[in-house]
Amino acid sequence: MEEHKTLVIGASGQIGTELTLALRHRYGGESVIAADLKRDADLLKGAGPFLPLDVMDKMTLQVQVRRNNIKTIYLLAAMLSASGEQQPQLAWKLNMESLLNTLEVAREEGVQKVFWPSSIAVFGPDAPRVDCPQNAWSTPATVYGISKLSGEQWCHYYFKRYGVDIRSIRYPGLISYKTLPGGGTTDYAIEIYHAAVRGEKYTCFLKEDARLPMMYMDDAVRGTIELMEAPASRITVRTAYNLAGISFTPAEIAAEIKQLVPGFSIDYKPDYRQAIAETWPESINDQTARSDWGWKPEYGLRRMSEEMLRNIRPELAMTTKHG
Ligand code: VAH
Repeated sequence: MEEHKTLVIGASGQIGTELTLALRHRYGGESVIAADLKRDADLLKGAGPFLPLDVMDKMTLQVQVRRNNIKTIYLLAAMLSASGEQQPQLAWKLNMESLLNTLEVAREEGVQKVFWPSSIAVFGPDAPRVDCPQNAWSTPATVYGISKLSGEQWCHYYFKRYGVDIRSIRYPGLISYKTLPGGGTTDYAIEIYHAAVRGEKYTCFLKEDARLPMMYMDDAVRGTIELMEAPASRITVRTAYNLAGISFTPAEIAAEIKQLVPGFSIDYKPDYRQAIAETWPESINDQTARSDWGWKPEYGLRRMSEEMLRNIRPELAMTTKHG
């Protein structure tokens, strides 16, 4: 029987690296091909095959999917909210063409399953702020959010019209120690731990009361794999599932860190990312994911903080002092 191969596009990114590690642990290193425009992530080197791949080049993507007998694709290449507001046209082009290329290749090559990440950024200032429901209709305030809302509609279309089994999650802000953040509004919640490990004061680019939906990466990766392994009959949402973890403010995460790192201190200098944060809900209702496929988060703020501070190595901790 032909071996079932998985392709992770954007494997060198924040989610991609952790997802590739988890998939290789679960299915075997050789069956999960890491693909990225950039070089192979240090954490992935030697742990399985790497493929230099530009997902914007549909023909090459199609050749590689066929040549490697790919049956599952995770597409994680995207430009995030903060970077997207600096380069709106590029963000739209990258986020949409990468998805449309992947959907077309999946349709034409008979790929069995596709995962594509959406985001709580699909919700704008007109959505319910607290406990934002799965079906809230809203107008996203960022190009990133517009691209994710549009992408969700394309996922739904390819499922309904062509039967492509594509599944998606509206990730909150994801917090991890294995990779550094890249261009997100929620990146402060990673930088703050690095500052604490380096013994530096952290200057936060959001206001102290900017409450946002967040999640520890281990929960996000586990939830993604649980969704992808759920029977298709259980999946009632073919746009993207709301998923919730922890909802906190910069002041609350700083207070938690202070309990674990007594000398830690923080000050606040909000920048353009504060305006983005203010358009997003403070917390998310994920009841549909819980009832459809048994989703349940396992990390609260204290457990996540202990994990982050225990695992960020001081010599590798990023400096958060912006000159
Ligand atoms: C961002 N980390 O900040 C991403 C995420 C909800 C936020 O989509 O853009």
